[in-house]
Amino acid sequence: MNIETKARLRKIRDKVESGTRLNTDDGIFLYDPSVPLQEVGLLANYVREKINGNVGYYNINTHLNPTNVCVYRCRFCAFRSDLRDPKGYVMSDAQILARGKEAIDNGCTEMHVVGGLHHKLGYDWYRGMISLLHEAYPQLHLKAWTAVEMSWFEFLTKRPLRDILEDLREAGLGSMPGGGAEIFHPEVRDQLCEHKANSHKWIEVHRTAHEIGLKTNCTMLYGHVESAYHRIDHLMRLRELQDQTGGFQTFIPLAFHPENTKLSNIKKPSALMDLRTLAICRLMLDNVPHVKAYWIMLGIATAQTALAYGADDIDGTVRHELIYHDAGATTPELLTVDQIRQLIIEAGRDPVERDTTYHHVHRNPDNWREWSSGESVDKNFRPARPQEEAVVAAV
Ligand code: V47
Repeated sequence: MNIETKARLRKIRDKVESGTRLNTDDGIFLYDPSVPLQEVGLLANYVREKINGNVGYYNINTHLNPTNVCVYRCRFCAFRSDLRDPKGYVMSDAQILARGKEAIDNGCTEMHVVGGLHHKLGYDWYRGMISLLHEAYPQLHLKAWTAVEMSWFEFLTKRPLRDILEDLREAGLGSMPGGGAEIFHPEVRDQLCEHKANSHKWIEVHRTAHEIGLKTNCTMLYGHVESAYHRIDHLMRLRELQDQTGGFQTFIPLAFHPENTKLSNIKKPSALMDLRTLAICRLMLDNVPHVKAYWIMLGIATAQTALAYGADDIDGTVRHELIYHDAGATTPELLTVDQIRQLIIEAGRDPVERDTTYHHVHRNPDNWREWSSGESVDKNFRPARPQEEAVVAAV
Protein backbone atom coordinates (compact mmCIF):
# COMPACT_ATOMS: atom_id res chain seq x y z
CA MET A 1 0.00 0.00 0.00
CA ASN A 2 1.49 3.39 -0.89
CA ILE A 3 1.35 6.38 1.44
CA GLU A 4 -1.55 8.00 -0.38
CA THR A 5 -3.68 4.86 -0.24
CA LYS A 6 -2.82 4.42 3.43
CA ALA A 7 -3.82 8.00 4.26
CA ARG A 8 -7.09 7.74 2.39
CA LEU A 9 -7.92 4.44 4.03
CA ARG A 10 -7.20 5.95 7.45
CA LYS A 11 -9.73 8.71 6.71
CA ILE A 12 -12.32 6.13 5.74
CA ARG A 13 -11.57 4.12 8.89
CA ASP A 14 -12.08 7.27 10.99
CA LYS A 15 -15.41 7.87 9.28
CA VAL A 16 -16.56 4.29 9.84
CA GLU A 17 -15.49 4.27 13.48
CA SER A 18 -17.22 7.59 14.18
CA GLY A 19 -20.40 6.49 12.39
CA THR A 20 -19.96 9.06 9.60
CA ARG A 21 -21.33 8.18 6.19
CA LEU A 22 -19.11 7.14 3.33
CA ASN A 23 -19.65 8.99 0.08
CA THR A 24 -19.53 7.92 -3.58
CA ASP A 25 -15.78 8.56 -3.90
CA ASP A 26 -15.06 6.51 -0.77
CA GLY A 27 -17.02 3.60 -2.19
CA ILE A 28 -15.26 3.71 -5.56
CA PHE A 29 -11.88 3.96 -3.83
CA LEU A 30 -12.59 0.81 -1.77
CA TYR A 31 -13.02 -1.10 -5.06
CA ASP A 32 -9.48 -0.16 -6.11
CA PRO A 33 -7.34 -3.34 -6.09
CA SER A 34 -4.57 -1.39 -4.33
CA VAL A 35 -6.79 -1.32 -1.22
CA PRO A 36 -6.18 -4.64 0.54
CA LEU A 37 -9.32 -6.76 0.73
CA GLN A 38 -8.66 -7.64 4.37
CA GLU A 39 -8.71 -3.92 5.29
CA VAL A 40 -12.11 -3.47 3.64
CA GLY A 41 -13.27 -6.67 5.33
CA LEU A 42 -12.16 -5.50 8.78
CA LEU A 43 -14.10 -2.27 8.41
CA ALA A 44 -17.22 -4.10 7.21
CA ASN A 45 -16.90 -6.60 10.03
CA TYR A 46 -16.71 -3.74 12.52
CA VAL A 47 -20.02 -2.35 11.22
CA ARG A 48 -21.59 -5.80 11.01
CA GLU A 49 -20.72 -6.61 14.62
CA LYS A 50 -21.88 -3.21 15.80
CA ILE A 51 -25.28 -3.79 14.18
CA ASN A 52 -25.74 -7.55 14.50
CA GLY A 53 -23.31 -8.72 17.18
CA ASN A 54 -22.01 -12.23 16.66
CA VAL A 55 -25.23 -13.62 15.20
CA GLY A 56 -25.54 -15.43 11.87
CA TYR A 57 -29.19 -15.46 10.74
CA TYR A 58 -30.89 -18.11 8.60
CA ASN A 59 -34.44 -19.17 7.86
CA ILE A 60 -36.24 -22.31 6.71
CA ASN A 61 -37.63 -21.52 3.30
CA THR A 62 -38.59 -22.72 -0.14
CA HIS A 63 -38.92 -21.21 -3.60
CA LEU A 64 -41.79 -21.30 -6.06
CA ASN A 65 -41.27 -20.20 -9.67
CA PRO A 66 -44.77 -20.81 -11.06
CA THR A 67 -43.81 -20.07 -14.67
CA ASN A 68 -40.59 -19.44 -16.56
CA VAL A 69 -42.35 -18.02 -19.62
CA CYS A 70 -41.43 -14.36 -19.86
CA VAL A 71 -42.13 -11.49 -22.22
CA TYR A 72 -38.75 -9.98 -21.36
CA ARG A 73 -35.39 -11.23 -22.60
CA CYS A 74 -32.95 -10.09 -19.94
CA ARG A 75 -29.48 -10.95 -21.18
CA PHE A 76 -28.31 -12.25 -17.80
CA CYS A 77 -31.19 -14.70 -17.32
CA ALA A 78 -30.88 -18.46 -17.93
CA PHE A 79 -34.24 -19.27 -16.37
CA ARG A 80 -36.65 -17.58 -18.78
CA SER A 81 -38.37 -19.23 -21.71
CA ASP A 82 -40.18 -18.05 -24.82
CA LEU A 83 -43.90 -18.77 -25.05
CA ARG A 84 -43.54 -21.67 -27.47
CA ASP A 85 -40.21 -23.03 -26.26
CA PRO A 86 -40.52 -26.70 -25.10
CA LYS A 87 -38.66 -25.64 -21.94
CA GLY A 88 -41.55 -23.31 -20.98
CA TYR A 89 -43.89 -24.35 -18.15
CA VAL A 90 -46.82 -23.04 -16.14
CA MET A 91 -47.67 -24.74 -12.85
CA SER A 92 -51.22 -25.82 -12.11
CA ASP A 93 -53.10 -24.92 -8.91
CA ALA A 94 -52.64 -28.51 -7.72
CA GLN A 95 -48.87 -28.31 -8.21
CA ILE A 96 -48.73 -24.97 -6.43
CA LEU A 97 -50.76 -26.28 -3.48
CA ALA A 98 -48.55 -29.37 -3.31
CA ARG A 99 -45.54 -27.08 -2.93
CA GLY A 100 -47.31 -25.31 -0.07
CA LYS A 101 -47.94 -28.64 1.67
CA GLU A 102 -44.35 -29.72 1.17
CA ALA A 103 -43.19 -26.42 2.68
CA ILE A 104 -45.35 -26.88 5.78
CA ASP A 105 -44.31 -30.55 6.14
CA ASN A 106 -40.70 -29.40 6.17
CA GLY A 107 -41.14 -26.66 8.75
CA CYS A 108 -40.72 -23.76 6.29
CA THR A 109 -41.68 -20.31 7.50
CA GLU A 110 -41.33 -18.66 4.07
CA MET A 111 -42.09 -19.25 0.42
CA HIS A 112 -40.21 -16.98 -2.04
CA VAL A 113 -42.45 -16.67 -5.11
CA VAL A 114 -41.17 -15.14 -8.36
CA GLY A 115 -41.37 -16.08 -12.01
CA GLY A 116 -41.72 -14.92 -15.58
CA LEU A 117 -44.17 -12.38 -16.98
CA HIS A 118 -46.28 -14.71 -19.03
CA HIS A 119 -47.58 -13.40 -22.37
CA LYS A 120 -51.09 -14.78 -21.86
CA LEU A 121 -51.75 -14.90 -18.13
CA GLY A 122 -53.59 -12.02 -16.50
CA TYR A 123 -53.20 -10.40 -13.09
CA ASP A 124 -55.87 -12.71 -11.64
CA TRP A 125 -53.62 -15.73 -12.17
CA TYR A 126 -50.82 -14.11 -10.16
CA ARG A 127 -53.16 -12.84 -7.45
CA GLY A 128 -55.08 -16.11 -7.41
CA MET A 129 -52.06 -18.19 -6.48
CA ILE A 130 -51.27 -15.90 -3.54
CA SER A 131 -54.79 -16.28 -2.14
CA LEU A 132 -54.82 -20.03 -2.88
CA LEU A 133 -51.61 -20.56 -0.91
CA HIS A 134 -52.53 -18.13 1.85
CA GLU A 135 -55.95 -19.67 2.44
CA ALA A 136 -54.53 -23.19 2.55
CA TYR A 137 -51.39 -22.37 4.56
CA PRO A 138 -51.91 -19.07 6.39
CA GLN A 139 -48.76 -19.38 8.51
CA LEU A 140 -46.47 -19.63 5.48
CA HIS A 141 -45.09 -16.13 4.78
CA LEU A 142 -45.40 -15.33 1.08
CA LYS A 143 -42.48 -13.15 -0.03
CA ALA A 144 -43.68 -12.64 -3.54
CA TRP A 145 -43.32 -10.76 -6.81
CA THR A 146 -40.45 -8.40 -7.53
CA ALA A 147 -40.89 -4.75 -8.44
CA VAL A 148 -40.68 -5.82 -12.10
CA GLU A 149 -43.71 -8.05 -11.67
CA MET A 150 -45.59 -5.34 -9.75
CA SER A 151 -44.91 -2.94 -12.59
CA TRP A 152 -46.17 -5.57 -15.06
CA PHE A 153 -49.40 -5.89 -13.00
CA GLU A 154 -49.78 -2.12 -13.21
CA PHE A 155 -49.51 -2.39 -17.00
CA LEU A 156 -51.96 -5.33 -17.14
CA THR A 157 -54.61 -3.84 -14.89
CA LYS A 158 -54.11 -0.09 -15.50
CA ARG A 159 -54.67 0.31 -11.77
CA PRO A 160 -52.50 2.44 -9.48
CA LEU A 161 -49.58 0.62 -7.86
CA ARG A 162 -50.86 1.29 -4.36
CA ASP A 163 -54.18 -0.42 -5.20
CA ILE A 164 -52.37 -3.44 -6.57
CA LEU A 165 -50.08 -3.77 -3.57
CA GLU A 166 -53.01 -3.40 -1.18
CA ASP A 167 -55.01 -5.93 -3.17
CA LEU A 168 -52.14 -8.44 -3.07
CA ARG A 169 -51.65 -7.87 0.63
CA GLU A 170 -55.33 -8.60 1.16
CA ALA A 171 -54.85 -11.82 -0.82
CA GLY A 172 -51.99 -12.89 1.47
CA LEU A 173 -48.80 -11.20 0.29
CA GLY A 174 -46.45 -10.88 3.29
CA SER A 175 -43.50 -8.93 1.86
CA MET A 176 -41.55 -8.40 -1.36
CA PRO A 177 -38.20 -9.85 -2.41
CA GLY A 178 -35.43 -7.62 -3.71
CA GLY A 179 -35.05 -8.97 -7.25
CA GLY A 180 -35.25 -7.05 -10.50
CA ALA A 181 -32.94 -4.27 -9.36
CA GLU A 182 -29.91 -5.46 -11.39
CA ILE A 183 -27.90 -2.24 -11.87
CA PHE A 184 -29.95 0.95 -11.90
CA HIS A 185 -27.67 3.13 -14.01
CA PRO A 186 -29.10 3.35 -17.55
CA GLU A 187 -25.64 2.90 -19.14
CA VAL A 188 -25.74 -0.66 -17.80
CA ARG A 189 -29.45 -1.35 -17.45
CA ASP A 190 -30.04 -0.59 -21.13
CA GLN A 191 -27.48 -3.25 -22.05
CA LEU A 192 -28.99 -5.89 -19.75
CA CYS A 193 -32.73 -5.42 -19.86
CA GLU A 194 -33.72 -2.26 -21.67
CA HIS A 195 -37.44 -3.05 -21.86
CA LYS A 196 -38.30 -3.94 -18.29
CA ALA A 197 -39.08 -1.61 -15.37
CA ASN A 198 -36.38 1.06 -15.10
CA SER A 199 -34.69 2.29 -11.94
CA HIS A 200 -37.35 4.93 -11.27
CA LYS A 201 -40.12 2.36 -11.49
CA TRP A 202 -38.23 -0.13 -9.27
CA ILE A 203 -37.75 2.60 -6.65
CA GLU A 204 -41.38 3.77 -6.98
CA VAL A 205 -42.69 0.24 -6.39
CA HIS A 206 -40.58 -0.24 -3.26
CA ARG A 207 -41.42 3.25 -1.99
CA THR A 208 -45.13 2.54 -2.41
CA ALA A 209 -44.77 -0.84 -0.69
CA HIS A 210 -42.98 0.82 2.24
CA GLU A 211 -45.65 3.54 2.42
CA ILE A 212 -48.38 0.95 2.95
CA GLY A 213 -46.25 -0.88 5.54
CA LEU A 214 -44.93 -3.77 3.45
CA LYS A 215 -41.32 -4.67 4.17
CA THR A 216 -39.10 -5.38 1.17
CA ASN A 217 -35.55 -6.47 0.34
CA CYS A 218 -33.11 -5.01 -2.16
CA THR A 219 -30.44 -6.50 -4.43
CA MET A 220 -27.68 -5.63 -6.89
CA LEU A 221 -26.55 -7.90 -9.71
CA TYR A 222 -22.78 -7.44 -10.19
CA GLY A 223 -19.93 -8.98 -12.14
CA HIS A 224 -21.09 -8.42 -15.74
CA VAL A 225 -20.70 -5.20 -17.75
CA GLU A 226 -20.82 -2.67 -14.90
CA SER A 227 -17.98 -0.69 -13.28
CA ALA A 228 -17.32 0.26 -9.65
CA TYR A 229 -18.97 3.62 -10.36
CA HIS A 230 -22.21 1.92 -11.45
CA ARG A 231 -22.25 -0.29 -8.35
CA ILE A 232 -21.76 2.61 -5.97
CA ASP A 233 -24.36 4.68 -7.83
CA HIS A 234 -26.78 1.76 -7.34
CA LEU A 235 -26.07 1.59 -3.61
CA MET A 236 -26.50 5.34 -3.20
CA ARG A 237 -29.95 5.18 -4.79
CA LEU A 238 -30.97 2.40 -2.40
CA ARG A 239 -29.54 4.29 0.57
CA GLU A 240 -31.49 7.40 -0.38
CA LEU A 241 -34.79 5.54 -0.49
CA GLN A 242 -34.01 3.82 2.79
CA ASP A 243 -33.36 7.22 4.41
CA GLN A 244 -36.83 8.24 3.33
CA THR A 245 -38.83 5.11 4.18
CA GLY A 246 -36.81 2.66 6.30
CA GLY A 247 -38.65 -0.20 4.59
CA PHE A 248 -35.70 -2.33 3.40
CA GLN A 249 -34.82 -5.19 5.69
CA THR A 250 -31.89 -6.81 3.96
CA PHE A 251 -29.62 -6.19 1.02
CA ILE A 252 -28.45 -9.11 -1.13
CA PRO A 253 -25.56 -8.61 -3.56
CA LEU A 254 -26.05 -11.13 -6.38
CA ALA A 255 -22.99 -12.38 -8.27
CA PHE A 256 -23.60 -12.89 -11.97
CA HIS A 257 -23.63 -16.54 -13.13
CA PRO A 258 -22.98 -16.55 -16.88
CA GLU A 259 -23.77 -20.14 -17.96
CA ASN A 260 -26.68 -20.52 -20.42
CA THR A 261 -27.15 -16.75 -20.68
CA LYS A 262 -26.62 -14.26 -23.51
CA LEU A 263 -23.55 -13.08 -21.59
CA SER A 264 -21.89 -16.49 -21.31
CA ASN A 265 -18.62 -15.00 -22.60
CA ILE A 266 -18.18 -13.16 -19.28
CA LYS A 267 -16.24 -14.83 -16.47
CA LYS A 268 -18.05 -15.32 -13.16
CA PRO A 269 -16.78 -12.95 -10.42
CA SER A 270 -14.04 -14.39 -8.19
CA ALA A 271 -14.59 -15.16 -4.51
CA LEU A 272 -12.35 -12.16 -3.71
CA MET A 273 -14.61 -9.88 -5.76
CA ASP A 274 -17.66 -11.38 -4.00
CA LEU A 275 -16.17 -10.64 -0.58
CA ARG A 276 -15.05 -7.12 -1.52
CA THR A 277 -18.51 -6.33 -2.87
CA LEU A 278 -20.24 -7.67 0.21
CA ALA A 279 -17.96 -5.65 2.46
CA ILE A 280 -18.37 -2.42 0.48
CA CYS A 281 -22.15 -2.87 0.41
CA ARG A 282 -22.19 -3.28 4.20
CA LEU A 283 -20.18 -0.06 4.55
CA MET A 284 -22.22 2.02 2.11
CA LEU A 285 -25.68 0.85 3.20
CA ASP A 286 -25.34 2.01 6.80
CA ASN A 287 -29.12 2.33 7.14
CA VAL A 288 -30.08 -1.24 6.12
CA PRO A 289 -30.06 -3.64 9.09
CA HIS A 290 -29.00 -6.82 7.28
CA VAL A 291 -26.68 -7.92 4.48
CA LYS A 292 -27.25 -11.38 3.14
CA ALA A 293 -24.62 -13.74 1.73
CA TYR A 294 -26.88 -15.90 -0.44
CA TRP A 295 -25.11 -19.27 -0.19
CA ILE A 296 -26.84 -20.67 -3.28
CA MET A 297 -25.13 -18.02 -5.37
CA LEU A 298 -21.81 -17.64 -3.54
CA GLY A 299 -21.12 -21.27 -2.76
CA ILE A 300 -20.88 -22.49 0.81
CA ALA A 301 -17.21 -21.65 1.47
CA THR A 302 -17.54 -18.03 0.32
CA ALA A 303 -20.85 -17.61 2.17
CA GLN A 304 -19.17 -18.78 5.39
CA THR A 305 -16.24 -16.41 4.85
CA ALA A 306 -18.70 -13.61 4.07
CA LEU A 307 -19.93 -13.79 7.67
CA ALA A 308 -16.62 -12.06 8.54
CA TYR A 309 -16.84 -9.59 5.62
CA GLY A 310 -20.03 -7.74 6.47
CA ALA A 311 -22.78 -10.34 6.05
CA ASP A 312 -24.95 -11.38 8.99
CA ASP A 313 -27.41 -13.66 7.17
CA ILE A 314 -26.97 -16.52 4.73
CA ASP A 315 -30.59 -16.92 3.56
CA GLY A 316 -32.28 -20.24 4.15
CA THR A 317 -32.28 -23.97 3.80
CA VAL A 318 -33.84 -23.35 0.32
CA ARG A 319 -35.78 -25.87 -1.82
CA HIS A 320 -36.51 -25.75 -5.53
CA GLU A 321 -34.14 -22.90 -6.49
CA LEU A 322 -34.07 -22.58 -10.28
CA ILE A 323 -32.77 -19.14 -11.27
CA TYR A 324 -29.15 -19.79 -10.18
CA HIS A 325 -29.08 -23.50 -10.90
CA ASP A 326 -30.24 -22.88 -14.49
CA ALA A 327 -27.31 -20.42 -14.77
CA GLY A 328 -24.73 -22.99 -13.68
CA ALA A 329 -24.69 -22.78 -9.86
CA THR A 330 -23.07 -25.94 -8.49
CA THR A 331 -24.32 -25.54 -4.91
CA PRO A 332 -26.56 -28.26 -3.43
CA GLU A 333 -30.33 -28.06 -4.03
CA LEU A 334 -30.96 -27.60 -0.32
CA LEU A 335 -29.32 -27.68 3.10
CA THR A 336 -30.76 -29.33 6.18
CA VAL A 337 -31.28 -27.22 9.30
CA ASP A 338 -28.36 -29.02 10.98
CA GLN A 339 -26.11 -28.31 7.99
CA ILE A 340 -26.95 -24.61 7.80
CA ARG A 341 -26.49 -24.17 11.57
CA GLN A 342 -23.21 -26.06 11.45
CA LEU A 343 -21.78 -23.90 8.68
CA ILE A 344 -22.65 -20.75 10.69
CA ILE A 345 -21.02 -22.25 13.80
CA GLU A 346 -17.90 -23.17 11.80
CA ALA A 347 -17.69 -19.51 10.75
CA GLY A 348 -17.56 -18.54 14.44
CA ARG A 349 -21.06 -17.06 14.60
CA ASP A 350 -24.11 -17.96 16.67
CA PRO A 351 -26.87 -19.38 14.44
CA VAL A 352 -30.28 -17.78 14.98
CA GLU A 353 -33.41 -18.71 13.06
CA ARG A 354 -35.42 -15.70 11.96
CA ASP A 355 -38.71 -15.33 10.10
CA THR A 356 -39.02 -13.29 6.89
CA THR A 357 -39.57 -10.00 8.70
CA TYR A 358 -36.66 -10.64 11.07
CA HIS A 359 -38.36 -11.85 14.22
CA HIS A 360 -36.93 -14.67 16.28
CA VAL A 361 -38.51 -18.04 15.47
CA HIS A 362 -39.42 -20.28 18.39
CA ARG A 363 -39.91 -23.96 17.53
CA ASN A 364 -42.09 -26.31 19.54
CA PRO A 365 -39.59 -28.77 21.11
CA ASP A 366 -42.16 -31.60 20.83
CA ASN A 367 -42.91 -30.94 17.15
CA TRP A 368 -40.27 -28.83 15.42
CA ARG A 369 -42.56 -28.15 12.45
CA GLU A 370 -44.69 -25.96 14.70
CA TRP A 371 -43.32 -22.49 15.32
CA SER A 372 -44.17 -18.99 16.42
CA SER A 373 -42.53 -15.62 15.91
CA GLY A 374 -40.99 -13.76 18.84
CA GLU A 375 -39.57 -10.27 19.11
CA SER A 376 -37.87 -8.35 16.31
CA VAL A 377 -34.15 -9.00 15.99
CA ASP A 378 -33.77 -5.35 14.99
CA LYS A 379 -35.37 -3.73 18.00
CA ASN A 380 -32.12 -1.90 18.85
CA PHE A 381 -31.14 -0.99 15.29
CA ARG A 382 -30.51 2.74 14.92
CA PRO A 383 -29.79 3.61 11.28
CA ALA A 384 -27.23 6.30 10.48
CA ARG A 385 -28.89 9.63 9.76
CA PRO A 386 -28.56 11.26 6.33
CA GLN A 387 -27.37 14.62 7.61
CA GLU A 388 -24.36 13.17 9.42
CA GLU A 389 -21.96 13.59 6.54
CA ALA A 390 -23.13 17.14 5.92
CA VAL A 391 -22.54 18.02 9.59
CA VAL A 392 -18.98 16.67 9.44
CA ALA A 393 -18.33 18.41 6.11
CA ALA A 394 -19.43 21.75 7.58
CA VAL A 395 -17.05 21.48 10.53
O1 V47 B 1 -33.55 -10.22 -10.23
C1 V47 B 1 -31.05 -13.72 -12.58
C2 V47 B 1 -30.73 -12.35 -10.50
C3 V47 B 1 -32.54 -12.14 -9.16
C4 V47 B 1 -29.05 -14.44 -12.87
O2 V47 B 1 -35.16 -10.89 -1.56
C5 V47 B 1 -29.11 -13.68 -11.71
O3 V47 B 1 -34.48 -12.34 -0.09
C6 V47 B 1 -26.91 -14.07 -11.36
O4 V47 B 1 -33.64 -11.40 -6.26
N1 V47 B 1 -26.77 -14.81 -12.47
C7 V47 B 1 -33.59 -12.98 -8.48
N2 V47 B 1 -28.03 -13.51 -10.96
C8 V47 B 1 -33.10 -13.52 -7.14
C9 V47 B 1 -33.32 -12.53 -6.02
C10 V47 B 1 -33.19 -12.96 -4.61
C11 V47 B 1 -32.45 -14.08 -4.28
C12 V47 B 1 -32.38 -14.47 -2.94
C13 V47 B 1 -33.04 -13.78 -1.97
C14 V47 B 1 -33.78 -12.65 -2.32
C15 V47 B 1 -34.52 -11.92 -1.26
C16 V47 B 1 -33.86 -12.23 -3.64
O5 V47 B 1 -31.50 -13.00 -9.55
C17 V47 B 1 -32.88 -11.42 -10.42
C18 V47 B 1 -31.51 -11.17 -10.99
O6 V47 B 1 -30.96 -10.01 -10.42
N3 V47 B 1 -30.35 -13.25 -11.58
N4 V47 B 1 -30.28 -14.45 -13.40
C19 V47 B 1 -27.82 -15.01 -13.27
N5 V47 B 1 -27.67 -15.70 -14.39
